[in-house]
Amino acid sequence: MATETSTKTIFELQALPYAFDALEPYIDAKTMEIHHDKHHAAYTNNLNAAVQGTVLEGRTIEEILSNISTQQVAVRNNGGGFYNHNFFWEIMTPGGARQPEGDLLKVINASFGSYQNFKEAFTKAALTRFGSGWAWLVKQGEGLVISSTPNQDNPLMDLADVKGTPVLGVDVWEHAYYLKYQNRRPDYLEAFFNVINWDEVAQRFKG
Ligand code: MN3
Repeated sequence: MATETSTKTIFELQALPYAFDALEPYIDAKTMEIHHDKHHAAYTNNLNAAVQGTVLEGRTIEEILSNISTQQVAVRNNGGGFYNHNFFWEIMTPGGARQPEGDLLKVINASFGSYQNFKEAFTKAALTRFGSGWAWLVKQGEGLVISSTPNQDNPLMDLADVKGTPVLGVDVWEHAYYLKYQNRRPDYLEAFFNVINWDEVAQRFKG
C-alpha cells in the first residue's frame, strides 16, 4: 500500500477560497492549481505522515510551530508549508480594497512612514530573499515590522530571526510564479499587490 493512502488525515488540506482562475491575470490558473493541488497537498500529506503516532497528534499547527526548534526537519518544512499556504490563500482575493485603510493604514504609516515606503520595503525583502522562502509583514506589539524567512519557515517559529504574528506574506518560491513570470520575481511581486486581501490582513492585525 502506498504511504500516501495509509497516512491518517490529521491536518486537512483546505479548499481554495476561490476558483483557480480567480486571481487572473495577476496569478494564472495553472500556477494556482499546481500550487494548491500538488505543492500544498504534498506539504499536508507529509506533515500528517511526520506527526502521526507522535505526541504532536492533537496539537494545533500554531502550537507545533511555536516549539519547532525541538522537532525534526520534516515537521519544520512540512508544518511550515501547511500553515504558510493556508495563510497565503486567505490573504489574497480577486476583489476588495486595493490598499490598506483605517486603523491598519495608521499603523503602517506609523511603522514605515507611508504606504509607499511599506510597499518598497516589503518588495525589497521579497526580492532579496535568496533562493526559496517568504517575505512577511509581522505584528509585534502594536506595531508592524517586515522580515523574510528561508524555505517554509515563518514568524510563528521559535527559531525565526523576527518573531511575531504574520499578517501578510508572499511566497517567493519559484513554483509560485515561474510558469507566468519565469525569472521575473519583481513582476510577480508587482502583480501580487493587485490581489492582496487587505480586509483579511486587517482582521489578522486586530487578532
Ligand atoms: Mn508555495
